[in-house]
Amino acid sequence: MDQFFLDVKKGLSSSPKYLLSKYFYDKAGDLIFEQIMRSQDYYLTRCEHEIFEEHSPTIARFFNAPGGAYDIIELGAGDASKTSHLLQHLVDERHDFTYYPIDISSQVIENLETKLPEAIPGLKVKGLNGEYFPMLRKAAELSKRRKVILFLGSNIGNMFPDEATTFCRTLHHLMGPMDLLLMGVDLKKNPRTILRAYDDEEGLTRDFNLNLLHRINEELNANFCVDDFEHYQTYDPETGSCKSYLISAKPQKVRIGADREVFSFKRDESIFMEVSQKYDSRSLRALANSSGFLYVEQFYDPDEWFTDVLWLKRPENSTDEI
Ligand code: AVI
Repeated sequence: MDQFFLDVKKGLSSSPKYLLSKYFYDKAGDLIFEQIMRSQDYYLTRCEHEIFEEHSPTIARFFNAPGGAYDIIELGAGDASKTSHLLQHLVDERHDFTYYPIDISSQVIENLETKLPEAIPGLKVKGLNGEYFPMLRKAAELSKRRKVILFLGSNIGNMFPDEATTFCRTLHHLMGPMDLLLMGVDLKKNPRTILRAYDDEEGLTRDFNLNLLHRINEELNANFCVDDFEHYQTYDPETGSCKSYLISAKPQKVRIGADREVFSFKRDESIFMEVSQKYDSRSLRALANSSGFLYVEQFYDPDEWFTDVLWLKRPENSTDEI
């Protein structure tokens, strides 16, 4: 049976209910996310852009330090807008590298393979369409060169801290000695600034969440009355956990799938939709240590709202801590 259907069924049968935010990204969801990234309230994309504008020369020196050719593998490349500035700089500096963007969408990969070399002449691109870890293994088979892994845009934030540790451990395991990881992480800051980014003036985050109900209606033959759900955002400054929910405005029943399976909602019942975890230097250090990475350097935007951390794969038998 379709994995999407199984995941929706599991999430809505659980108590409390949840849906998986990886399903936000259908065609309409991609468009809303692009609007979010351009919006005033959603500072994350702007901050990471500023980091690459300011620090690309230094980042490039770290990439090139061991010398020789290498490969850049980007997990969840999207339209590569986050990476273009850095890639252009590396090409200008005549680094010998191939760029391997990994994305779950074949459309995204096709676009990158045709459009990026036109935008950045001289750039070698080899797209990999699929899930992160199988594609990372494939990239390791395709080339034996040193690797730099990019995981940008605070995508790590869409995992709870224990899931992030497991993710980074797996990444560490799949990397070779002296491979680097450059990871974009959103930082704890004034709670109102964070809340505003996810509870924005324009209602973009609301639409992004509600779009998943539209998607379930269309793809899984369901009858969600989308207007009867309200978006509710929380941020806990102690734990750095920023969470999205949809709240049922009234008691209601929704039918899903060919068998018209019924899911009941009480008035004010919540569906947990997404976590966008925020870190500080302590929790980031703990993440590096617990997953086996050595801290190399850290880059900030001028407000220090966002960071890109550069970590090195620590050999499996080393016990050094940061
Ligand atoms: C993709 N990810 C890092 C975004 C975030 O900030 O958690 C997704 C997002 N959700 C609502 N707005 C943006």
